[in-house]
Amino acid sequence: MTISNSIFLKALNKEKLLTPPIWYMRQAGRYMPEYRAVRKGFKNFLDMCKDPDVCCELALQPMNKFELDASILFSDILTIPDAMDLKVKFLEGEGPVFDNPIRNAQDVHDIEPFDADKLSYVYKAVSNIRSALPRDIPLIGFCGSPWTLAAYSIEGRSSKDFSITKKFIENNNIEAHIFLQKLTDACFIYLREQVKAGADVIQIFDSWANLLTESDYQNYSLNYISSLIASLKNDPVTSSTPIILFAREPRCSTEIIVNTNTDCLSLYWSMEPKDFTYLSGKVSLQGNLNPKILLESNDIIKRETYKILDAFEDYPGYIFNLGHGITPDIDPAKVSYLTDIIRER
Ligand code: 1CP
Repeated sequence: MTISNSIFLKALNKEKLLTPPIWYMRQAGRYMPEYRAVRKGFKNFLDMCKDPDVCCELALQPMNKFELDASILFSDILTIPDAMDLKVKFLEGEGPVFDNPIRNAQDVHDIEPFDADKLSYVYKAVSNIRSALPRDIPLIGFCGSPWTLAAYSIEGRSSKDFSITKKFIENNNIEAHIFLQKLTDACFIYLREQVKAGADVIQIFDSWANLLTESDYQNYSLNYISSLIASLKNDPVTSSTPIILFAREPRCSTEIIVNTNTDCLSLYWSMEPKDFTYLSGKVSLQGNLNPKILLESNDIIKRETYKILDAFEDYPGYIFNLGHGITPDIDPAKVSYLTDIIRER
């Protein structure tokens, strides 16, 4: 079997398939006892990400357990701000915290030029995972969108409304754009290195797309994603690597997202499948079961999953996924059940 047999790559090539390929956002993580056993050995989550052998083991855990059609690099989107010396740490129960966030215009000018070599531990993880996977299973490399990375870097932590970030971009507009451009350049080099190391597909996570109005979303996020995608499509190393864009509940028309030239759109769980089937032939679609449905009974899981499969039945290039990441409260047995009912339909 070679990679050309992959149903995931076929779907990304907009082919119509009888059974959709399956993978799950955040398929490796705290909901798995195997993950928690490894995690216990590290105080700081980022230290674990800096060990390529451990990353390989963690990426393979869901592959071995559920036999999924694609594997995703085990890492985090915040490796780039960490490499920019913003000093990212993950506190128990709090998520990421930056010791050195971007707080004023001068901080943006003071950022050291991005040194891609600082993230060589990520490229090593990619090559380890690629070597360990069966040849016909693609490996997804990833990065956060420039906007999402900027939001964490300015806020200094996660937040509901990212009010510090919103004030910063209003009061320091020029520096906001300089920072977004620096992040865009870093994402391009970072993804190119991941592809060189063996990533077959790229996913861009715009997890904080929902914070911005339509015109601000175009201005602060989509313009930079479009420029990142254009750089990838124009580079001989990455030009044939399919790109998936996940945008969480964007407050804009679908057209302006598709205009980024992404190959595949990953739908958030609140988005209605039927509203997207008109994109047939233009982009592949991925999604979008609400991960919280996995806390319900098997009957409800089946009903909700089949509703989505029905909506995308004739869609050329459909990939089954969740509409956001699996949360730690989900029972892995429900993930097995979900995978089985999609394949046996
Ligand atoms: O303590 C722990 O064990 C850490 C939990 C954890 C894990 C398992 C974090 C902290 N990150 C990850 C791995 C991770 N993150 C992966 C690889 C695992 C896989 O997918 O199989 C990926 C692709 C990510 C991507 C990521 N990190 C995103 C984008 C996807 C999304 O969920 O929207 C985001 C926003 C992050 C930031 C982040 N990292 C970790 C946490 C708790 C968060 C979210 C913080 C917040 O709520 O704002």
